[in-house]
Amino acid sequence: MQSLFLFSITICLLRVAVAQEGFCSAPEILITESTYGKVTNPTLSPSHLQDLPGFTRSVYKRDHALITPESHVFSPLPDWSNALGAYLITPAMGSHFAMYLAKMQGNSKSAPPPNDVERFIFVIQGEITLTNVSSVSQTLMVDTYVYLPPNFEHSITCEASATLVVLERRYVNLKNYKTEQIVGSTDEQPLLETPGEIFDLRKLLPTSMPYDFNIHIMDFQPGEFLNVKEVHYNQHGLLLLEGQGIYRLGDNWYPVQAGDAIWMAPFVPQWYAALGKTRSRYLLYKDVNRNPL
Ligand code: UGY
Ligand code: MN
Repeated sequence: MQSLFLFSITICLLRVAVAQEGFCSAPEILITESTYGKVTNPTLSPSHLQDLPGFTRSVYKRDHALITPESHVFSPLPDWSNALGAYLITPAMGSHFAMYLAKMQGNSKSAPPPNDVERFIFVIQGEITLTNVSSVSQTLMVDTYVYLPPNFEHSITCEASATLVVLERRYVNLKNYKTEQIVGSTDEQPLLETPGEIFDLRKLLPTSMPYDFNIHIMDFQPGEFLNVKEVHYNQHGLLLLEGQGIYRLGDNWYPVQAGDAIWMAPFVPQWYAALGKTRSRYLLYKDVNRNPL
């Protein structure tokens, strides 16, 4: 009996040591549970909910979808090497664009998008190298991005590991306008006027006619919310990069947090309020500059 007790203590201390050495990806919780411990220490706190068997906050409806991290399914990205992708929004939902997470591993390389498809890449974690047809290379770090016009030869490589959010759509030609490759970083973009609204807004692409979509970075302090209860013809793909709050989509009110992705069809009523103690920041795809007819 006594040796069993000593054995458990040793295991316990070993686990503390290992956790402190940083071998564990998540911190070890060394609370020993009493027989009915789940009653007095319920597992229904938000951080435990996503571990409940069969539970997900993900929702898929006709005019919107919320795709949360516990639902992500990664598989090899077609023609990329050493890269996995999780498609979060695709035309199968009704959108005219695709939004996916790409996880690049060591020595990974991208494949080009289909013909006439433009591509936007934003780095969420790690570092990538962008190389164009003239073999000019640039390093892209977290918070930097690139817009690649349709049929623009390029490759993305990664030596260690990186996570990207990628948006792609078939380019809508207009009066022979042409778009150009754009590389930028979020912080370099000026804060824009948002009459009647309180959030901070940056646009990552030019607002000129050649560009048929833009990517907005929107920041809300806790307690701030959209003033306009928006209903509009444009579509959205949203990735919540930081913070938490409530997203209203149609008649549904969803608690959301960093890592969540949202698809908004044209005309779905939409509204956001930031909660918690830290800033909310989201990245938002929006189609612009084209006649909806
Ligand atoms: O520009 C927009 O449509 C943006 N304010 N929408 C949103 O945040 N849901
Ligand atoms: Mn909107």
